[in-house]
Amino acid sequence: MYKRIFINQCGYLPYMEKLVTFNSTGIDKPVSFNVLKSDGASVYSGTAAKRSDNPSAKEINYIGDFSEVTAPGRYYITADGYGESDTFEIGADVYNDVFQKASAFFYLQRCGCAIPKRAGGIYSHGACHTEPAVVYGSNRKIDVSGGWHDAGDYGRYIAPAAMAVAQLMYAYEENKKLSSLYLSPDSEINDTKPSPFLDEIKYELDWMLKMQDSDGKLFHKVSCRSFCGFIMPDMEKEELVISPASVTATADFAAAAAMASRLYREADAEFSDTLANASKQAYQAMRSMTLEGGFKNPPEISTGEYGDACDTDERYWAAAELYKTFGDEQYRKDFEQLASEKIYHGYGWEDMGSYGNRAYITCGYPVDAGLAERIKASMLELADRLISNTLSDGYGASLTADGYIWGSNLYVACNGIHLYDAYKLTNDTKYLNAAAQQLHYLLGRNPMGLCYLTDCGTDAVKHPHHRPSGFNGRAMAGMLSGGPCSARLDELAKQMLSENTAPAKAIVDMTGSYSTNEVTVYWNSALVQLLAEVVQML
Ligand code: G3I
Ligand code: 9MR
Ligand code: ZN
Repeated sequence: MYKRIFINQCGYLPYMEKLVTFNSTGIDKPVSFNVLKSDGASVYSGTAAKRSDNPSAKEINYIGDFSEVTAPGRYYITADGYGESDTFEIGADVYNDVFQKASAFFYLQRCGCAIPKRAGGIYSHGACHTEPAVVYGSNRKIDVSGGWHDAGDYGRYIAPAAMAVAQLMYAYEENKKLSSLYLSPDSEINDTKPSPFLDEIKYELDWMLKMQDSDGKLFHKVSCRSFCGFIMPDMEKEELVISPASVTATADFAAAAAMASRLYREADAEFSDTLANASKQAYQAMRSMTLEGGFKNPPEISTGEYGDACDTDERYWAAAELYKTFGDEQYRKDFEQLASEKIYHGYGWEDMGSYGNRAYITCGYPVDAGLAERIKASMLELADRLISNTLSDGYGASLTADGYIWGSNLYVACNGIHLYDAYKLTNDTKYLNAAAQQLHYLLGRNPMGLCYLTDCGTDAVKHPHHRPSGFNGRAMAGMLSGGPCSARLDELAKQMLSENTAPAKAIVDMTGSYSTNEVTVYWNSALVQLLAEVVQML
């Protein structure tokens, strides 16, 4: 029997708001439900009376509230005619394992080094992609080894990398308690100072530094000319090609390196200086760069493009972040000029505005108080829109029916982060609750009833588009699936989804469906940041 009761399979902290969704299509009346201990003892009865006509899922939903259940333990929910929910736990540390698994993914995506058996298990491999890479259109070869494989493929791309490190740095800064629990899969790394979590971020930053050309610009990406088959990374032996520099890569790097320079200042002054110099150089290079229409793959290269026609939001983030770190007037002027034209938002690989907003409103150097207020007001306006989506959606998702695009789960996570921002600005728990609902959606309270994080919860996605997982026939743990994408952009999505499939159900849990079920480092980082931020407040 298919599921009709939906909860966060990874569970709840004791004092979190706890909502359960019923798929009441064809029934359409309030639902009496029971919360039971795993041994069958009933601990709570309630009625789900809040109705939602849900266009994203093409369902009628009823929503129940069992927040009163706070005692640690394992539970499930039943209702007449609805069967049983997945089991879930309530407890103070229910997300520790989620955080650990989702964070360990970065280590397992490491490129340019061997992943030893003791750390990688069946995903262990020899050092991969270590040959010098040729700069596109030249005979020049340089060493750009290192960093994380982007996703289910083995490309390494600067814009999403900058976003991933920024999010992990926020996770670290905002929740030292949780990030200090993190243990690398490689026990040898656990001795690194100040922490294995920071060491993992440094692994990516070290690679990003190598992607900076002597003129300060950042190469957009490095990959083979096309995607390889489902092989392990050390089996991909095609020539590596470095694609030309782009404004987005250069600006994103400048910003992420400035942020990192602050974060590593205390623990590693030398690394912090290196980052500071590289960041400033990139920024100066960026100021005189233009790239009409954004980066486009050269004709021979067909790997991930990460094209982005608008680079203003990347310049905006860079200016704010460099100002926050270095305090030079020029950065301030640049940011204030851009912000006077438009206040940008976005925590994605393409829309970076919110990173800029965060930097500016938390900056220790003098800022324009009026502008800071306008930015905050605009952040709240965005959060209010997201709250209204969350309240009307049967599953508490912040997306509307047209929002289920490639990587929809990223946008759910980022919306959660926007909501958290609003909570920090106002202290109003309605924002925090709505942010937490985005987490619950990703971990099981969604129309598919799937935990979108592999090997977590009771019923997680099993066949993500990820080469090491596909090669081994078993999904690596702790990877966030891209989630429903209603446009049917790969063969399996076309074949397996019917015309009537609802947007929020347009996912195919099969290895080949890259548009609905791939994984990436920057989808994981968004989940890690959301988790770290939301959990520390509750
Ligand atoms: O921006 C438009 C929006 O205005 C419109 O409403 C919406 C409707 O479809 O589309 C939006 O554009 C989407 C774009 O991402 C921006 O986010 C496209 O539809 C969508 O196809 C595109 O997907 C990207 C995909 O590559 C294809 O380019 C994903 O965001 C991006 O995460 C993904 O990245 C790939 C790498 O190329 C290779 N490595 C794996 C990685 C994940 O699949
Ligand atoms: O595996 C690739 C994945 O990482 C990308 O996101 C996706 C879209 O660019 O492409 C995948 O590669 C497919 C290619 O585009 C078409 N042939 C099949 C490949 C997957 O097996
Ligand atoms: Zn590699």
